[in-house]
Amino acid sequence: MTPDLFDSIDAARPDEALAEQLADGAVVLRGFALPAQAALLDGLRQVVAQAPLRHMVTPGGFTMSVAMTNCGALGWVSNRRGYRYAPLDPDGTLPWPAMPRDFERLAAEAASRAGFPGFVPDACLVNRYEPGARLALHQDRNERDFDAPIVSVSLGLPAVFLFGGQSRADKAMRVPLVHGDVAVWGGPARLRYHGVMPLKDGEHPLLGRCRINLTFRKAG
Ligand code: MD6
Ligand code: FE
Repeated sequence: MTPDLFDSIDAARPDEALAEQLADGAVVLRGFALPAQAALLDGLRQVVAQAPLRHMVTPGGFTMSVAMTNCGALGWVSNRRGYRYAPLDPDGTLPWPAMPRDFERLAAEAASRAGFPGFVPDACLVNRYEPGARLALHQDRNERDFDAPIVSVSLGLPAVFLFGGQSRADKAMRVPLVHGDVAVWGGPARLRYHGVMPLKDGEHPLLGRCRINLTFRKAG
């Protein structure tokens, strides 16, 4: 067997085994971000140095347990007046940090692998969960059009992702997500309710006592 042939078999098989279908339009690519982890952590450090993680307030007046920041042309923000995408960081009034090339590349590759070629994100929301932090069931519907998928990268401590239906009352599946997993959803799954269960305590060798989630969207 030639080394070339061996390589292509070796690379193709795990790739296929790793795609896990949650629903029509929603897939988890197990370990997809692992080859890029060093670049992602590097980019993350640069982003949070320019736009620190902060706990935003919901329109209902609650402070979120998840700390957030953004990179890219648009950033997701919440305050008493509502949720929206904004080009400036309201904490500093500077533009959000640029989206690192490696972030954009990984998001496009994952989308393509999941059946959504040509994904060009303009927003990356960074979520940091410390033990006990959670995200209530919600829909992602502040983006301008729902044709583009959302690509969600999990780093650090494992979490249980809740994946529900088209209505809030629909029973949610529990999907464990670990360091390096990438979830992609779009098409018929784009508006499904979802959330994250309270983070269990633990220590991740690279990230310590936290989980970081990067969600990439085409928001504008
Ligand atoms: C999280 N993710 O995993 C939160 N939204 O920390 C989301 O809210 C999300 O993972 C839309 C699509 C994928 C996601
Ligand atoms: Fe969401």
